[in-house]
Amino acid sequence: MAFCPIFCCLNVSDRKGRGKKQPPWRVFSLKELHSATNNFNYDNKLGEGGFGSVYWGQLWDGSQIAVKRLKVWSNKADMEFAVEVEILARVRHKNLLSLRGYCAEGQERLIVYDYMPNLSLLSHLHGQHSTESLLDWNRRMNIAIGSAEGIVYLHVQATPHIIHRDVKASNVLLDSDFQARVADFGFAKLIPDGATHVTTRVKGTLGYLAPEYAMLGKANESCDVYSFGILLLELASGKKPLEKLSSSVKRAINDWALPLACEKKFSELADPRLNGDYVEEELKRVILVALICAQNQPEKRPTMVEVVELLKGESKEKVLQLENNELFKNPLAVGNTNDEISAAEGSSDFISAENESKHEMEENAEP
Ligand SMILES: Nc1ncnc2c1ncn2[C@@H]1O[C@H](COP(=O)(O)OP(=O)(O)OP(=O)(O)O)[C@@H](O)[C@H]1O
Ligand SMILES: *[C@@H]1O[C@H](CO)[C@@H](O)[C@H](O)[C@H]1NC(C)=O
Ligand SMILES: *[C@@H]1O[C@H](CO)[C@@H](O)[C@H](O)[C@H]1NC(C)=O
Ligand SMILES: CC(=O)N[C@H]1CO[C@H](CO)[C@@H](O)[C@@H]1O
Ligand SMILES: [Mg+2]
Repeated sequence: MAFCPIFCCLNVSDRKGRGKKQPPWRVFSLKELHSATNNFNYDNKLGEGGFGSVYWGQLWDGSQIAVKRLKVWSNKADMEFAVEVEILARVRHKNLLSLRGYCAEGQERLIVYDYMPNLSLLSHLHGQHSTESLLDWNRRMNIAIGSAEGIVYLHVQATPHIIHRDVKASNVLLDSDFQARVADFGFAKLIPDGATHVTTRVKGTLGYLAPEYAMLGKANESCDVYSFGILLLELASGKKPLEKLSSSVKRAINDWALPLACEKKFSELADPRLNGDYVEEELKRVILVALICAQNQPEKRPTMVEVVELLKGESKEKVLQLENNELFKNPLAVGNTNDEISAAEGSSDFISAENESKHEMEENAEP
């Protein structure tokens, strides 16, 4: 089989895997995945993202899986797929949704995960579970810290280091205990350059994109920090990253939250579904951390290690420094910029990424 040599090298260097009887991941046959998902039956479909459809399935041993079936593939990238997926599959952390394996047969490329019974953060904040209000403040705090720890692992502990590139509410899945599992890390890299895909992705995740990433398409750790800041604001407020104010005007969540935070109106930022039931100090901390993450200048954002420390609030001194950050000092400067993005010319649902980028560039250029 074509992937054999890669396997062998990786297994030799995988020291953690040594001594264990069962490898943490394996290669699946297409046949097995067909039977697990009832031939990729429409009824098994969990959803669809930028890379293809995701199906629920059950293996012969009864375990539940989610299978992502990639829709675009180029022959050229064949080997890269296997190498990349094998690297990602070796990543293990309590807050990461690891790969269980993959399948690469003919033109088919599939990735197999554990099924997460409580679905995504997105489904609880804005989707099918949103009316059930299952996310009390304690759960939200755990999800915030847990997902941050998952990203820290990717940024500093994984070898090689991994930049997620697509941190957002649909990529934070929840296990049976509502613990956060960050999914789809490092995945954007797998898609060949120039695929129509890239456009879809940029549009689809617009509200989370760091301005420098939207403009140049180059991601580093600071881009994940920005996206994580947006995610935190979403988690605390229950609002979407981009809120439609009218048919032509959309407002970014950080532009809405910053002036309120400067005026210390934290209770106005809390998700109404919490019914005032939250720890004030924690809410304030989450909002402040979120906003220093989701600021335009990448070099001013904290690292994810600092984010975890701040969210946990263990160092009173650092929390105080956070409160005194220059970002929260000058509400006037904030109000000056156009905090409402106009999409007036087009009637399309999304602001074009290029136009958005230009807009943000202008904002940056202002003193
Ligand atoms: N292991 C899983 N268990 C349960 N639901 C899952 C699992 N993996 C994905 N999903 C859900 O399936 C849907 C489609 O996921 P997919 O990752 O393809 O798209 P996405 O997260 O919306 O966007 P992106 O392609 O950028 O990741 C999402 O709602 C996601 O939360
Ligand atoms: C990421 O790149 C930006 C420039 O686009 C830079 O300012 C920032 O410091 C970089 N972040 C890290 C963690 O290297
Ligand atoms: C940017 O917006 C203008 C209108 O302001 C529109 O005509 C143009 O097509 C947009 N560009 C893209 C790439 O969508
Ligand atoms: C809302 C929801 O789907 N809750 C589920 C979370 O996961 C546990 C364990 O599978 C289920 O029992 C809950 O119903
Ligand atoms: Mg996803």
